[in-house]
Amino acid sequence: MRLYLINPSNPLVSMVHVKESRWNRYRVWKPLGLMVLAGLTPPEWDITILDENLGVSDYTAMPRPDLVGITAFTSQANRAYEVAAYFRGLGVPVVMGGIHATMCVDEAGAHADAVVTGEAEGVWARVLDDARQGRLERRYDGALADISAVRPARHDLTGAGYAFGAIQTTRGCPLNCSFCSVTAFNGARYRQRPIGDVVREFQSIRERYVLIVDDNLIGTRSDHIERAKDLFRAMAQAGPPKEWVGQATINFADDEELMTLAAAAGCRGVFIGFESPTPEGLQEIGKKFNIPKGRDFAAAVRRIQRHNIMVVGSFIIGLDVDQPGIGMHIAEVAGRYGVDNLNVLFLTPLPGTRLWDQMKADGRIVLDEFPKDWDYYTLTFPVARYKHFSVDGVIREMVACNQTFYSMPRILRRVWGSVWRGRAPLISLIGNLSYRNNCRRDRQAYADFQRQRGRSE
Ligand code: B12
Ligand code: SF4
Repeated sequence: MRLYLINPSNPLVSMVHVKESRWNRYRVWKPLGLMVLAGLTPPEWDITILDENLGVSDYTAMPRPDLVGITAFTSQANRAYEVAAYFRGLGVPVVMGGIHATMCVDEAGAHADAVVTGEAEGVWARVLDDARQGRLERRYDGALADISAVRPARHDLTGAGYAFGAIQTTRGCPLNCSFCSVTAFNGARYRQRPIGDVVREFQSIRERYVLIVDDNLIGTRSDHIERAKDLFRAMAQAGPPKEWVGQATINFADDEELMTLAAAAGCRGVFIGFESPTPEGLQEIGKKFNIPKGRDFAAAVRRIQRHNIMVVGSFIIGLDVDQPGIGMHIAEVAGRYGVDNLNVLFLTPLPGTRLWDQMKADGRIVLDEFPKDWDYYTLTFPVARYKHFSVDGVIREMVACNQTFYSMPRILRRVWGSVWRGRAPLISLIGNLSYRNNCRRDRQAYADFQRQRGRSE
């Protein structure tokens, strides 16, 4: 039995030129959901993972599969439906799963033979059985998996072309920020995989660098943090550590032992969602965890960097509290915090989030011709009506933010700062130039976007 597991591309974000430029390998990330699904699949299935981000395969030249499984973020939904239509046209049953199919079950169901909602661990074996017997049901509800039953991902099934391997060590997030799908999808309970499983799986990853995809690697409570420390100890003891990057909340900086252990286990960078430079902004999006309460963010960032761990700070533009000038303000604040890289996104209502419900009720979702408009739900396009900005206005804020933070004098200052503090200046330079280059491409994308949608002012 032949199974194709497909990660569709989104033409607006896909990196399809990996073979042409080595640098692009650092911008394309493994489709871990499909690798986990493959790990749950019994051996009688011959599995091929097809990641369109590495290049779209010529499906017409490939052997006909018995079943196709397609994953999709919202931004990939259109292409997912195109691929589904192609295989269904051949009479091959298509199952869709992942975040978008879960949040938009009816829409996905109209393009697939079956939809799997939620985490697949509890239902995938049944789906495969039903497919083999030609009696697929329209919908399977996976719900939340028993975390100790999460099987290792099939790291052997993805080809070369990626610089980073990927692994997941926890699921769920208690913080439930209004713009984020994680709590709605993976639940509010923070679930940690058994440390032995994680360490064994880590060792089976062949790439030297790894992305730990956890939304919050360390968690928020003291028992979560103790488990993170145990994990880092076990990773360091298991042999020469790989180098990895992960995502965490700012409380990462509160515990010297935690950071020391993380660094010893191979941590080279953390992605931290600061989200808004103001307490009012944090209040608005429900990320009260970040409200300063006397916290000195700049000192926190410095403490992390002292462990030779880079900090990428993420912010959102377009909150109701944001006023004209927010772009420059974020660039200044991020500079003051001392983050190595800044990642700024537009406030975007993603289906299934509280923000979606609010904006939909208020009639503020502007790009709402679905599924066509899902292409723009990359967080890099303004898809909603923002309280204090027109479309052009909010784009100007974004451009001002990036141009300020990634101006050459500021980049050189950051790189010099790295030399001065004995940190890796070359990595800092490459990271900054790569983001600067992205910003240039984004500006081109905004120009196309504005042309296509007609100017709003
Ligand atoms: C790693 C990651 C990325 C990687 C992509 C890796 C990849 N190729 O998949 C990068 C950094 C590139 C990325 C980019 C983006 N991401 Co992202 N990302 C994640 C993250 C943190 C982890 C994903 C992951 O690997 N999970 C682990 C696996 C095991 O879980 P899973 O994919 O959910 O798979 C399980 C089930 O869903 C199910 N399943 C999945 N697929 C299928 C298919 C079938 C057939 C079946 C039966 C079951 C099934 O089975 C799996 C096992 O239970 C998630 C958050 C999260 N917790 O999921 C956000 C998340 C998926 N990203 C999100 C977003 C918005 C984006 C971006 C659009 C914007 C951005 N800048 O972040 C971009 C654009 C990507 C694009 N191509 O269009 C949102 C998606 C929301 C939505 N409705 O689409 C999430 C949920 C985060 C959030 N804050 O809400 N992302
Ligand atoms: S943004 Fe981060 S902290 Fe907030 S709910 Fe999502 S994963 Fe949790």
